[in-house]
Formats: sequence, C-alpha cells, structure tokens
Amino acid sequence: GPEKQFVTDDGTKTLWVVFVVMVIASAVFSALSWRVPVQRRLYHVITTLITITAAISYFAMATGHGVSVHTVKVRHQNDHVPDTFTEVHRQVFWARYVDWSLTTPLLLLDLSLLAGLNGAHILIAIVADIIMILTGLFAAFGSESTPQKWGWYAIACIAYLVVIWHLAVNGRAQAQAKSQKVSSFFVAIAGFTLVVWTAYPIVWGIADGSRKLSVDGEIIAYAVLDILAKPIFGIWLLLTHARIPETNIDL
Ligand code: RET
Repeated sequence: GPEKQFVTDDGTKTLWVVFVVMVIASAVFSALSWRVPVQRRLYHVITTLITITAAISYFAMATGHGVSVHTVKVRHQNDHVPDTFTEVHRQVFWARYVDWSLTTPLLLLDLSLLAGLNGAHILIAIVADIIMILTGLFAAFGSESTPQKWGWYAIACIAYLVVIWHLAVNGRAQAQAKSQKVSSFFVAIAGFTLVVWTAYPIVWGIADGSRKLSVDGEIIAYAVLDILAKPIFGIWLLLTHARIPETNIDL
C-alpha cells in the first residue's frame, strides 16, 4: 500500500502548545499597548494581529483543519519493469500558508515603519512577500512532477530575495537617516528576522519538498521558528521601540 506520512499525537500536542503561546502573546501585546499613548499604538496593533492570526491558524491545525492529504507518485529505478511507482500520502498543512500570507506582510510592515521606508518600497516588499507565500503554496501542491515543484520553489526564492533586498538595502539606509539609535536597533532586529525567515525555506525543502522529515518533525521545526518570528520578535520590538522616540509613526 501507499507510504503514509501523517501527524501523530505528539505533533498534535505541539500544535496545541503553540496555540497557547500565541494566545498568551496576544494578551501580553494588547496589555502593553496601554503603556503608550493611543497615537503610538500602531506597532502594538500590528504585532497583536500577527499573534492572533497565528493562534487561529494553530487552532485549525490542532483540531485537524487546514490540512489535506497530498498523493505523490515516486518513480523507482527498475531496469526490468519500466514505470514502477509507489505512492506517498503526505499531509500538507495549508493553514500555514493562509497564516503566512497575512502575518509575513504585517511583520514586514512593522519593520518598514521602524525603518521609515516610503510607501512605494513598502508596497514592493509586501507584494513580493505575498508572491513568495503563494508560489510556495503552489510548490507544496502542484507537485506531481518534481521539476514543476522546484520551479515554483525557485520563483518563491527569487521573491524572497526581493524582500531581503528591501530590508537590507533600503530599510537600512532609511533607518540610518533617522538616527544612530534607530539604525542599530533596525540592524539587530532585521538581522534576527533574516536568520529566522531563511530557516523556513530550508525546513520546507527537507519536509514538504523532499519528504525526508516526518510530519511531526516538520511541526516541531515550524513551531520553534514561529515562536521566534512572532512572540519573541514582537516582545523585542514593542519593548525597545517605546524607548526610541524617533520610531514614532505619523499617520
Ligand atoms: C516557502 C517555500 C518556498 C520558498 C520560500 C519560502 C519562504 C517562507 C518564509 C516564511 C516565513 C514565515 C514566517 C512566519 C511567521 O511567523 C514558502 C517556505 C522562500 C520566509 C516568518
């Protein structure tokens, strides 16, 4: 019969743990917004929306929603019988892509406002980011043929390079123009973001991509990354920006 790559009880427990972490983070971030005047709460609003979205997505995954089984035919090398295949049935948690398509633009908005990027640059970074997530979704599903799958993956990686370019080059230049304090904070938190985000396509490559990592292993890897990229990033941003008046936003 087909090889089955499915979540087990341990994976489901991990999903529940992350759900709870995201709910707590959302409560803490909204509580923190009371410490600043109402005109200065945009970072709190954005960052709370990020963890609320993640909490909803983890609730879906923990209760068995936002997931579907993907069937892949794997061809075997066999000199005597041409075209021997086995089937792999693997669960793909598409709820992640719904989460990422909302939360990664919001994370970029946080960083863009911190740096003081202009509207055109923010728009390019966010559109490239959405293209990255949607083509990543195509890579996960449109993959009866391997070249097609890695083709989508390559397109997503190019879009990711556009995102990085905007942060590393334009974002840094704008932050520098604001002040030394803003600049060093931006370099630190954008550098952290770059390292954490770059781990996602690596995990994808060994999980959904080549199916070497089990579904439980994939859940654990993304759990660690999601906690770093959302609650840890968020608490760092909210506590630090409050001490740097130049990061205030005039809207
Ligand atoms: C995919 C696969 C295709 C290639 C690339 C990817 C990048 C994903 C990234 C995700 C970041 C997610 C975050 C989530 C929430 O906290 C879609 C995995 C480049 C960068 C930060």
